[in-house]
Amino acid sequence: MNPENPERRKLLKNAMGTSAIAIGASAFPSWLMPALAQSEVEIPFSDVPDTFRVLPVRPGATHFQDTSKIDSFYTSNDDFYLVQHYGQPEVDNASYQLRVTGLVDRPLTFSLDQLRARQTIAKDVGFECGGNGARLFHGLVGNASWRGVSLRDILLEAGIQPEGKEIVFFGADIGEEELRGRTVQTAFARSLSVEDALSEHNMLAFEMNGEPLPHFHGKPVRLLIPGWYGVANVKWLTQIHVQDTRYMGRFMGRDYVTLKREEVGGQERWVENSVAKMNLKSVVARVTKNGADHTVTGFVLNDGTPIRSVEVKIDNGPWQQAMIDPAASQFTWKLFQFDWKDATPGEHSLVSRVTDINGKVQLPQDQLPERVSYWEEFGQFPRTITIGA
Ligand SMILES: Nc1nc2c(c(=O)[nH]1)N[C@H]1C(S)=C(S)[C@@H](COP(=O)(O)O)O[C@H]1N2
Ligand SMILES: [Mo]
Repeated sequence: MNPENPERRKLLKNAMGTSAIAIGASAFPSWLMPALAQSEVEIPFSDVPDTFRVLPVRPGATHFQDTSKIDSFYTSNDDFYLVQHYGQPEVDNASYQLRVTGLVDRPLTFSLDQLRARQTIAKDVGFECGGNGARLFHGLVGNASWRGVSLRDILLEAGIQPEGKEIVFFGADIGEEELRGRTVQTAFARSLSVEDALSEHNMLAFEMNGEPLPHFHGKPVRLLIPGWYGVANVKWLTQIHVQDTRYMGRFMGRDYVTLKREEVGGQERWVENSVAKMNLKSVVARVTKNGADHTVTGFVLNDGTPIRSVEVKIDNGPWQQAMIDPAASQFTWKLFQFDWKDATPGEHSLVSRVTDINGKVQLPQDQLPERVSYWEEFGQFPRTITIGA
């Protein structure tokens, strides 16, 4: 583990088993390390089909985590979800090269050792796949500590020429695509505007949770764009290319494109947008019971805008405040917990909603614009559970 703030984490860890610990002026309860207490048991949701299985990682396969088992702020490298569209290429560390090409004053090439010799930056960042959703109980998600070098520094060193408008990031993975009746070989790639690419938060990451970036997560170097959906975080990164036109590959222009009905300057239209920054979202992930007490745990994701509140509603009751894990920082997921008082035996519905400091509220699914594609599922996510007598 290589957390952003090891001292604070240690402090919280030491607090396990005690009911509260003072950090600064406020006191936090022990749920901040959400591992189950000794007498605490998980209550299964009744909305999970018997056929639902969470499998361990298999080479080449998509992996999602069992969100009802989330028990720490950092997702382990083995449990962090996996999505890849053109397989998982093995890139050799010794011969690895990252090239910066196109409309730059100084084209650059870096070996892995040269990247590692640079000044590093570290950041805790969580993200989800743009295709995450209810069918996987939002398991295409993870939160980790990352270390690498600043993308901005490298772009400034190369010197983006004034005509440069768009920056394309290519992976080493190549897939065959049927395009206009022809089979062509294309690399996985995503692009950013120059302005988005120059954000100080962006990283070329070569460490994940204190370990060298694992093969399936993009060894040896991946892009990390905090606040964006996972698709922006190009794995097995080998080339950064500056150009004066928009990049129109499959993962910008055809896949990871949301189609929804929206008002455009007073006119209702079907709008297509490339999946980009994460939407404001919260998910109820598990319910536990400890004696007569019930606890609801979940997580929040968004683009890094500060959060004002997370609330939980039981059945047709009022919205009630949940507590947010203070280990959260700007671009991490935010774990939350709610003490469910007086849970009565029988079936209940549970739902959460998050509000950011601009007053933006996570809406129920049916109050969001009509959406045809399954990308960007961020409406409220009601769950059902049966409390025993
Ligand atoms: N080179 C490459 N990078 C990629 C992908 C890919 O297929 N190839 N998939 C993207 C998508 S869609 C997601 S959601 C994230 C997943 O990152 P992870 O597998 O490390 O969780 O990687 C992104 N980066
Ligand atoms: Mo994705």
